[in-house]
Amino acid sequence: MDLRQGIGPRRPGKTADEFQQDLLSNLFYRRGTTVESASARDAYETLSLTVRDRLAERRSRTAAAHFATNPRWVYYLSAEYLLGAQLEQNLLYSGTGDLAAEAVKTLGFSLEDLEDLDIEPGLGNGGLGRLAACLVDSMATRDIPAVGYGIRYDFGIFHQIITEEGQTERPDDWAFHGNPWEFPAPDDRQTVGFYGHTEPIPGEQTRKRWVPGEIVLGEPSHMLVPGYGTETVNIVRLWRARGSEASFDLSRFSAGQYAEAVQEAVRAENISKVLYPDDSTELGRELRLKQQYFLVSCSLRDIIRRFRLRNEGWAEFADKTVIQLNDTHPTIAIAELMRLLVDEYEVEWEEAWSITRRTFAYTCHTLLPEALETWPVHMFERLLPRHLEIIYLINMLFLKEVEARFPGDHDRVRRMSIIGEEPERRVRMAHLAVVGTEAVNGVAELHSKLLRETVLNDFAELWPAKFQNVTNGVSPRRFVKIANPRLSDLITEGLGGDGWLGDLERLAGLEALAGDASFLERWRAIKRANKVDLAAGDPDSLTDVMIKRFHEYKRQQLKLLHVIAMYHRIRADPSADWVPRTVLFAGKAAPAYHAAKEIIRLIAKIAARIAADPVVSPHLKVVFPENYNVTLAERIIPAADLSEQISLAGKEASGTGNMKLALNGAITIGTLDGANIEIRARVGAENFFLFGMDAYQAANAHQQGYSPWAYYEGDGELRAALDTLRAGTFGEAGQRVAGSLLGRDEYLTLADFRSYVESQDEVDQAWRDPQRWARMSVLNTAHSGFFSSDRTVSDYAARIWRVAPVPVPKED
Ligand code: GLS
Repeated sequence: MDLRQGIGPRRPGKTADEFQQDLLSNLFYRRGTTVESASARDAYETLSLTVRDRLAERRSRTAAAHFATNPRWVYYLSAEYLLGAQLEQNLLYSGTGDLAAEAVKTLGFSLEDLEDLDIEPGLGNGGLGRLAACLVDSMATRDIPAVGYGIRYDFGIFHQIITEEGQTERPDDWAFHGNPWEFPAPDDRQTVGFYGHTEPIPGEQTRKRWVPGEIVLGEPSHMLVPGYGTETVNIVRLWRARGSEASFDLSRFSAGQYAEAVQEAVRAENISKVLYPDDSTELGRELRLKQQYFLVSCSLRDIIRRFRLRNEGWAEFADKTVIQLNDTHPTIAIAELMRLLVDEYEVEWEEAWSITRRTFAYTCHTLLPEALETWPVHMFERLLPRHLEIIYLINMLFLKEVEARFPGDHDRVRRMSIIGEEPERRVRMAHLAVVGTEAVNGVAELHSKLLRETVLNDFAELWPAKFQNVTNGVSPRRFVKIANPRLSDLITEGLGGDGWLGDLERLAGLEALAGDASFLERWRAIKRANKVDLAAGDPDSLTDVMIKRFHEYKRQQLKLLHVIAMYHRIRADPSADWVPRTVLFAGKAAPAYHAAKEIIRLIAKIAARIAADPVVSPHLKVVFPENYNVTLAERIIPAADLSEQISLAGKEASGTGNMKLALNGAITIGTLDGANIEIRARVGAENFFLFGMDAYQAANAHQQGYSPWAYYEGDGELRAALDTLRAGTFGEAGQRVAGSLLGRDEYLTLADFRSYVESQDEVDQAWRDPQRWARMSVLNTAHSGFFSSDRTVSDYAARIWRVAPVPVPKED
């Protein structure tokens, strides 16, 4: 069957004239307006549709190629996607940037005007959600047949406002004006059950009937995910919850009970109402578990529907399907697939278990124990009674296996159980994720090693071969080409072509130019121009950036102690030759994470105080642009000189901002944590400012009687900084932060202070030699090619997914 029948002569054209005609046609017939009355929004929507049409044509060829091949598919299950703004990326990937820039002029607008209207869907919190977006980009770029599944939250990550009082949150109604990039697919709607009870089926041992107490509809829509330099266009399919027809109570409505009449529908729709704004910690709310099951149930049924379109029986399911679990959030999928196979499709337990285990793979993104999800058994029992029964059975069979391997080792059995007993009975999702999958990976070398040695040590002893590392990566298209067009042009010129955008290791060719004075001069001029664009501070100052979520383990407070130390030094000797710095913080704190919000408040106070100080302000400025998101990151990263990656070693699983910054020629000051280690190994120790203890020293410190007071007593500069905070110079926020640091100092901030400040002094030294700095900067870019998400995807494809690319033929 030719799936493209009917597209025929109406295919979008390639010439400027055709693009122009299509734009006008979309303006008239799809937007329903005219050139004379078109608003900027009309122009934006129309342009987006015109670009989308070109991708949709490629999508139809992709679907045809996939249909003809019946390949092994990758399904990426993720509760979060931080896709970023779509217009520029889709112009780049469809090669229509120049056509579009010309065509929109006839509507009276510039492309830049319209890009400002392109709101990013903030369907994620931070690194984990952005990683999902980079991976789907790279899967398409590497021609891997894939679908990303997620939730279409009505409200994404909150909009952050910064005042002198710190952070306040506003709802993010991202699709208020509609989303031109999205295709609704109501025919693929799914039905999801919650609550209720289970019933035995006469004559059946393992099969049960689940009678849910609540039914919710999942309505999908999808966004197109084009590959770069290839014809493939994959999709991200997002589910939105709706009440069923029965959820509207007409008789109550007629009786004037309007709120009661819709309460069931409202309850249903609440499931996809809002993204949970916590990162790395869990609030443990029932609604969140409901979201997770909603995502999983809709997606698995969709995956099965797609499988059954092309195949018969279950024998091939695990050969044709790999489902990657992005952290534990979608882990309930393991129990759900078992339930679907055993209860609904009547597959025998053993066969179902073999299929399930071969189908799933799990990526862990944390080392923080509090971030490993667990759910109270009583909540599970109420919400998902059948799944709990299935988990009990999985657990019983699994623990038998453990007992057989380690006879008499009861403590091990207790540690490994999927059900934790203390202090209350809870389902340990990470354990379920390890037991029910074929492969488990961490996201950087150190992280994967520490997972094996600590958090998942018992499992790694049982199944050593299951554990792998796949170091994260980032999309060079979004984070270099789109974010930093000046640098991209220079790189392309330097390397004699733009092949590096699809093969990032080619950046190594820049090494040959790192000794070329005129190249270095141009490199510096670009950094300066990017700083002028960002307009955060003096473009000739050292732009020192710390951009990431606020979390105590990331240690924004360490950076602040350094800022206060600089402040004291300058005040003590105002006429010395200080290296001028602009210290830029950006990032959000979870609304309920008070300690993190206190740090934001403190930054605001310090920034205001320094700005008002005529002695210090010529040398030091602290800025906090609000509402950090992908769009803002794309402006800050190209302007950064120094990249702060200062988490306590052993806490940051990988980091990906560190990669984006290094790629854009920022030099890292960092600990031996996450992917910093791999960055340093590649860019060279001499082009990286290292400080602080390593993960093993950090892990032992508290046991060995760590005392923050000893550091306070022993270091005059540190003491002065803390005393300033304690004295209330920077308000109550400062006092509280100091209190926490001198209390337990969980993340060993004081212990690493001296080493950090010494390293910062080296930063100043290096900055005083502009040639040297520029050379270090070029070498950072040159040796960051490994950190392309294309490489990450190739690693997953080869070692975990075992999928082959399916190239899509070009248009004939
Ligand atoms: C995270 C980690 O904290 C980051 O270190 C990591 O880079 C990212 C992607 O693997 O995943 N885990 C998490 O819960 N949020 C993250 O950003």
